[in-house]
Amino acid sequence: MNLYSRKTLTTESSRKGLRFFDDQPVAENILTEVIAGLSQPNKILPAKYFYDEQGSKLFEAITQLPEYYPTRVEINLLREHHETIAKLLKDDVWLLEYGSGASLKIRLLLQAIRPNCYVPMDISKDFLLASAESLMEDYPWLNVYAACVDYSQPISLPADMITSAQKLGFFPGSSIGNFSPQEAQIFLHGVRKTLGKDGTMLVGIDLQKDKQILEAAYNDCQGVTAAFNFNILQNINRVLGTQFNIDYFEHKAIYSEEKNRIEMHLVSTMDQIVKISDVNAADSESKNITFQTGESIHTENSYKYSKQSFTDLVEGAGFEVQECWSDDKDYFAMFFLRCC
Ligand code: AVJ
Repeated sequence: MNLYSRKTLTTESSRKGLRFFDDQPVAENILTEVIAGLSQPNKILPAKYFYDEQGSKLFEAITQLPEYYPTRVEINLLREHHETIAKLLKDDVWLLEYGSGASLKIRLLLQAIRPNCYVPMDISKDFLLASAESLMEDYPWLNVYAACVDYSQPISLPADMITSAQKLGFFPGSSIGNFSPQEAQIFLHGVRKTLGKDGTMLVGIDLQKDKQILEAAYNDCQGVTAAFNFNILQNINRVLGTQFNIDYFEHKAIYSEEKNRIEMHLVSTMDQIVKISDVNAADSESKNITFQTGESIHTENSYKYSKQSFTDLVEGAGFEVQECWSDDKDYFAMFFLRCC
């Protein structure tokens, strides 16, 4: 089901040359989705709600943590292989980034690829626009077409974004790990349609490894990951006016070797009731969510793959693996895929 109203409007940003497409999820749909997730026997919240402005900043802080290796390893791989990546592409390229955040990693590709247009896509509107503007200052030759979208839902990009240029999808950071393998296949099928004929895709994958290393990356000593996890409740408080008290929850992150995934949870430290309602919505949209001590909200999955299991997955979605680069410890891999 598509929870998001399709507003295919295009507006001009304050900065000249920045085109902007706004399809940000609206509060009523967020309310419906939050109530649905918290009404399940095992409570869940979609991981996309981490990323308001505060959450996007906290995520940037995570990427700097000593325990959080994925960003560092991926940046090294991009530094090492960007020339090769550029050679795999045609001259006229549109570069589409899924979940662009601060648009930092893209800087490692821009000079080599020199795309005709860069399309950063992100759910966090203010962060998206600020990042796009700062990018345009540093790369004055670059056309940017920012899109505020929830890429976990089918995206219908505006007509003026459909060009005959070759497209490179960029999905770094192992963000694809937030989907289950089945959801990832559905997502990749959709991406393949967007990328069209000659479409290519560069995806970052966190590889399966020792449980201690994985769990340390999500339980950092400084508590930044915990703050990031709590922020999902604070974001929901800000958007929906709910009163989740983060003092009554605990951060928990564990690796399931059976499911090949890190699970993040917020565990209730007491019996409590949180009322969720929307002043603008019908009464039926109001609900008391009860928590027992020890009961958790499952806030994120982060699936880890082997090179083989990820290859099998993309092949099932109509891509072929052209290149796979990884570091010497095999902590993280970058896959270059081609639509077939
Ligand atoms: C958004 C999937 C890249 O799972 O590593 C970092 C988010 N969550 N620490 C990840 C995250 C907690 C991250 N990705």
